[in-house]
Amino acid sequence: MAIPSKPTAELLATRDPEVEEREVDILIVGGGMAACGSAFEAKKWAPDKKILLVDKAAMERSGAVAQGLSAINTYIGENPIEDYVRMVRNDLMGIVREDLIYDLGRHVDDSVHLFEEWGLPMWKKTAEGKNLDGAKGQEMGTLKEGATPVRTGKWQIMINGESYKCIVAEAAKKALGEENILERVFIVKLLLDANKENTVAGAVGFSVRENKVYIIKCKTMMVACGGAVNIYMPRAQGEGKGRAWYPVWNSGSTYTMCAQVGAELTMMENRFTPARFKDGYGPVGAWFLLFKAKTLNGLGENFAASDFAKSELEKYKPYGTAAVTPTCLRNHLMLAEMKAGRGPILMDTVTALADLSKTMDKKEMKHLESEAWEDFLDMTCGQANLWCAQDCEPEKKNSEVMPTEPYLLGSHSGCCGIWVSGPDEDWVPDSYKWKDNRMTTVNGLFTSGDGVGASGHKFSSGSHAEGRMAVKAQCQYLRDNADLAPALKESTQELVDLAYAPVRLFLDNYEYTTAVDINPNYVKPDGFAMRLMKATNEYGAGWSTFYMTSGSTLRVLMDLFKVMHEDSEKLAAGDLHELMRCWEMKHRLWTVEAHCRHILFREESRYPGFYYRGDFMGQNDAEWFCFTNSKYDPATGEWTCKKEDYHKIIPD
Ligand code: SFD
Ligand code: AMP
Repeated sequence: MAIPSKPTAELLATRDPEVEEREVDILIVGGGMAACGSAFEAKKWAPDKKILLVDKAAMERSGAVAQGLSAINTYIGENPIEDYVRMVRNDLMGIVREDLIYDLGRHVDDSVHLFEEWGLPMWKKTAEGKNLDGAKGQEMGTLKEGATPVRTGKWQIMINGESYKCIVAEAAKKALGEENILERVFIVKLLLDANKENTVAGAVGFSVRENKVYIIKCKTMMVACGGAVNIYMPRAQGEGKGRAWYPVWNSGSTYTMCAQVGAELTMMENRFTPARFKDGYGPVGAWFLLFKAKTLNGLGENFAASDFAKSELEKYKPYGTAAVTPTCLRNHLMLAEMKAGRGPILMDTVTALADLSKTMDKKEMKHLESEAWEDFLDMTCGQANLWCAQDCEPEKKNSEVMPTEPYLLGSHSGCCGIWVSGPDEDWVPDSYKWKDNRMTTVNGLFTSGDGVGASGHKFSSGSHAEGRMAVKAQCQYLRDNADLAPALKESTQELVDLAYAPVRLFLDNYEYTTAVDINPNYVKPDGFAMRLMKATNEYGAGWSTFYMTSGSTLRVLMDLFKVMHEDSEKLAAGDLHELMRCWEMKHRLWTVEAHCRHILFREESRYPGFYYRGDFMGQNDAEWFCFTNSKYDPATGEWTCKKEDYHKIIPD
């Protein structure tokens, strides 16, 4: 028998877990911003219904807001909602679901007002135009009462947000009741109804704290498991391994699980390749918008204002020439400098802080410096650590900025996700509304936040608001379908066998070798992750090729995916966290495959700076000004891709 070289604190997985079966009306999968919104809202519309929320982690610190945030990026306030739609449309190069964006825009501020009511400190402007944060900001009254937020851009407001997620999760837990929440339970698969075609009926998952499988039947389900991280080789390697900008909990479960039961996906080719402070992944928004910093190339030039940049942006008009350059094109300009040998790209923190301090006294100057640190301490504390480790004082030394590995998400500056029905209103085109608001093409299956495709720039506040909107529609769905009696196709034993297959494989084979991770009969998730990320990085437009790919290159990747699917059946888990890693890898594989299938289908380069099709450079509006939707057929195992018409609702 293989003797472990050191004692492990992990809970070893046993062959036959305990089984707990539940039956509820509404199942909420995920515990992030969107799911917390759903949990908060659900009981208002369905006080007599059984509702259960299942999060793979601890809600207080799970998902993208786990470390906190420094800004709320979507607050409409004094702006017309139509302008919000225009901003999102321009940033995402024209092809978005304007019904969903408008609908979100008219609800999002209510969530922001709630956050403040629950105790989240928001910065305020004084009548003299000074910024007050923390307790001083709170003394100015609330946004709902008419206090003025500190706007950085047109849509973003500053917060003291280290405890943002704790505050939002607390409200969600109070509203739903702790007894209706399962934490540290990973959902692996959604289950279709045995009697009703194309209708969701439940889910199966397991605990990472005890050897237990959960089988949950439900009448309607919300899947809000965030986006996908670690599907591409991260730039952070070696001792930096494990760092990522978007949260590591987001392993593609939303897209994979919904796709596997036949939900139509949309714009899965879209990705977010964010420009971030190099190696620490610190976000750049506050530096650009609040501190008014510029990025410089290696020659010290403000390259974004150069004639070259202007002519490059002209190629992508009207988006490139708009007042705010789209996020992908900002990357495109940066990449052009790097490729021409004019790197590295530096955030000019020195000049920005010096300029701001011109009108400040010593005390105000000190406060400004601490704000620069707090921006990261409240949101990406690893970046602040890195500054310390590198002896970097931002008022004295500029920091490098670089596009990261690609992430998939539908709530930040990207728009991949699931094709959902929009609000049932006269101004919404018929092809956008077929059922209840935010319902996927599978009956009873809803999504929100990163899950909803073609409608980016919701951010934390918008995801919360969307979770609330979607669950309200789910309550209506319950009322309209009072006769629902979910029945599963699979037996309890089949579901347990499925969830615990990696454990069984491990237990059957681990004695064959002395090194527990090396075995001809199985693969560990760590090794599998390396293989997947190497392949996507090299062939699927990762950073190793400056985000470039082509049809021929992608076809190589498709072949590799086939083998990886076969090998994913050989993933093995010795403990409960490894079991989660196995399932995360399966979900990542499906998600990134869907992404690459879409890149292959869309024969143009719509998002330069995020990725390029070398064989189809530039945009081809004549053929590709449309949504690209895909569907996996659970009955046949076939994928199909198709074009879907775009409708302009809000005029320019
Ligand atoms: O600086 C399973 N975001 C920002 N939003 C803002 O409003 N302001 C900012 O300042 C933002 N910035 C930012 C942001 C995110 C991150 C990581 C950083 C900086 C460093 C974006 C928002 O946070 C984001 O848009 C929303 O949080 C998205 O909400 P949602 O609900 O779609 O995803 P989630 O919060 O990550 O939650 C996912 C949940 O699912 C769970 N989960 N549970 C059970 N079974 C499974 N199989 C599961 N898989 C996942 C997770 O545990 C989690 O609870 S800045 O860059 O601009
Ligand atoms: P980030 O920190 O990059 O995630 O950005 C936070 C917010 O600021 C998002 O709403 C971005 O769209 C916006 N933003 C970031 N950089 C810029 C920029 N250079 N110009 C305009 N908006 C920006």
